[in-house]
Amino acid sequence: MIREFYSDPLDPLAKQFMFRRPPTIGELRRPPQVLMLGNHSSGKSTFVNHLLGMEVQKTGVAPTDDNFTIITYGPHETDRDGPSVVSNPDLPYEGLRHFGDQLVSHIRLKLQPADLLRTVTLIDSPGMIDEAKEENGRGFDFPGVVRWFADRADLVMIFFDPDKPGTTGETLQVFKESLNGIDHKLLIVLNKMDQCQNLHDFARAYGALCWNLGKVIPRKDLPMIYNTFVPLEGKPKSELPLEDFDKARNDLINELRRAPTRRMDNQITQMQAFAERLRLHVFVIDEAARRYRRSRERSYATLVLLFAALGVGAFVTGFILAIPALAVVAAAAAALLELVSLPRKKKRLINQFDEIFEGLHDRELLVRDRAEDLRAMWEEVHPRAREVAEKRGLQSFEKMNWLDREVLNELIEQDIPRLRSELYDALRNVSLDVSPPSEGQPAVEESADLEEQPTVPVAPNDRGSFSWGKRNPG
Ligand SMILES: Nc1nc2c(ncn2[C@@H]2O[C@H](COP(=O)(O)OP(=O)(O)O)[C@@H](O)[C@H]2O)c(=O)[nH]1
Ligand SMILES: [Mg+2]
Repeated sequence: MIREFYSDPLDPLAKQFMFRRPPTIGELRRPPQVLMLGNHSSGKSTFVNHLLGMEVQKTGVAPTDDNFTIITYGPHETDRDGPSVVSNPDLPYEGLRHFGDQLVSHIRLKLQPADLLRTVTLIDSPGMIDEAKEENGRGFDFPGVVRWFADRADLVMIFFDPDKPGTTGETLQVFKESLNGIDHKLLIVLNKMDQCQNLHDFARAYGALCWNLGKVIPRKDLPMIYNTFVPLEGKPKSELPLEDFDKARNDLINELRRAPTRRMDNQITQMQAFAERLRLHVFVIDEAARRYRRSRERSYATLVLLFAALGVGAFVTGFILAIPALAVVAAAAAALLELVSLPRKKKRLINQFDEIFEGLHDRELLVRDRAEDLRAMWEEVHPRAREVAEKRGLQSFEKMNWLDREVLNELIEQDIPRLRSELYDALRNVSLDVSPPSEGQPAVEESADLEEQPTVPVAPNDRGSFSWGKRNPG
């Protein structure tokens, strides 16, 4: 369904008005993804191994692993290196190539026959470094890469541990540059809680984390924090009662299992964002192009009328010889119009994009909440609209037809809300066996070299409850 909306009307309109390209089929078909971030040694890899019930990732106190490891389903255990991952058009990771060879050499793909991976792909990341001196030592744009993965993830788990509950250095940078605007996908985990020997340790770690988060998350209320740990043999026992931490771990795992459902929701949100921005871009350019065409027609009409009148006058008064001269002057006037006056008009219209935007949305801009959203969206779209209009020229945009306009409006105002409510209804009615997302999920097969696999039924969570908006750990 979502793919159909992209192929008509969104993609053709985006092409016609040179808007950014919609997500590729590969991106639309990508499996649900969960990104694990955090300081090094905060227990990301241990958590991944715990989830999968096998030792897939190396763990250890020293920074053992500085790779982005994509762990996905395959019938046999196999590893692939970065270059083969980013050059495979069947995998949704080609976009990573532009971060450069340094990054590519830090990408791994691991295929594992773990059941959980049939529905969710996990991405383990290199630990974030807090010491300032190491900040620039990676050789690639770390926050940029995190942003790339986070944008495409359905859930982002960020791990802290009692030793380093701080958000300084790279963590701070990542919060500011990579995770802004995606808090709806973000789960904050204070891990390794079994290291806290007593209540005092716990309070210190929790307090320090909140204090530091307050500096980087611009909201008034405290986000939910999952206080948990992974039970490991040979670790000293904490005096704290651990049941609450166990419960938080289960809640966290349930959230993760719900990633496929979140993906459907995220894809609807993504399409809505695309369609709304496209509409602003298209309507403003179309209106400017309409004004331009009208002004051009008027100028020509005036010119024709003027010279026709002069010609008739010359004919009637017997100055027939003046007629060729008049024709030359008319041609010169037309050239002047094309070369000077109309380009000026074009420039003026492009400078008036803000005004055109205001004019087109005058009613909506009176509603306060809506106005802020709309203006923010326009700020985002404006530079591109301007660039396109300047480079291609307003005259080259064909008039948008009435039907396209209707279809786009209908998509935003009716189809997308309907899709969303259908998703919620389906989730509410379904007990445990939810049918798979219609977009299909590519899993990777070793022998068939990354062919698509049939989708697997996905239970949104173990208990069949679907309130992913409300997180409720211990
Ligand atoms: N006590 C305790 N140790 C943990 C826990 N999780 C991980 N560790 C240990 O912390 C170290 C770093 O873990 P690792 O998973 O490699 O961290 P990563 O760098 O975030 O991937 C390892 O020695 C783990 O055994 C936990 O929940 N409790
Ligand atoms: Mg690790």
